[in-house]
Amino acid sequence: MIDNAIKNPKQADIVILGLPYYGTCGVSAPHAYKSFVKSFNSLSSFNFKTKEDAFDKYVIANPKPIKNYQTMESKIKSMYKGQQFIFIGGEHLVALAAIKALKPKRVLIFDAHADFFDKYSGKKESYATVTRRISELVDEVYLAGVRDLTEEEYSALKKSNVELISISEVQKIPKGDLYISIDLDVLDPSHCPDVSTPVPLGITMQDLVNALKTACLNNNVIGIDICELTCDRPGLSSTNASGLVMNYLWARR
Ligand SMILES: [Mn+2]
Repeated sequence: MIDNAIKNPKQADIVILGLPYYGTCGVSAPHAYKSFVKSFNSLSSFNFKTKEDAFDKYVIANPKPIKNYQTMESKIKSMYKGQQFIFIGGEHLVALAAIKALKPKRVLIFDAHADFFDKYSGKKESYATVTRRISELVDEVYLAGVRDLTEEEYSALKKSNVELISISEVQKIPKGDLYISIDLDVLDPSHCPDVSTPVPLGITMQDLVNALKTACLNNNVIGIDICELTCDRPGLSSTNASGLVMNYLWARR
């Protein structure tokens, strides 16, 4: 139960932190983070296959969610004492604030969209420009699961440090430190309907969990975000988002 965990994020090994900001994607104040916490608390942290408990070795805090995008980066920085973060969005733009704060050199993004516009609705920082802004900050970006992109985005991608890969190619990523960003719309809408821009013919939860496990096995994962959960109440989407986090905790030991 993350509700039972210690409340001081500076004392934790892993911090699950809500970043429920939806400023550029037009979704109005959903209770997605609360739904996530509720669904997460209903899952057992004990993995009977490995006989390990996700919460035994690592203390998980549940600090106050950060809703304000402008202060997100500085608040994450002030909290950071070498612990690992699992951020729960919020629209995908919150990944940019997290990456600005943690400064990873390599990023793996799971997303149905390229999010590679230079500007969207007049904004440089938006859920639809986030991968482009991330690519300007880091050395390498691996983008997996994309099935919706424009010609403009495709030409810009080809000139960038972003490599478009399939889910099965996650195993080919060169080993090293890695930050992982998951836009839940990479999943098929039948697995996660509550996202702001669903795209048909996505991957399954099993595909995503397998890819996540592979990434954890081959790399030193320094942080992860799970974005675009937009549900108002607990259900399929928050359950699968929680399942991803639990499987990630089991995979990273
Ligand atoms: Mn996205």
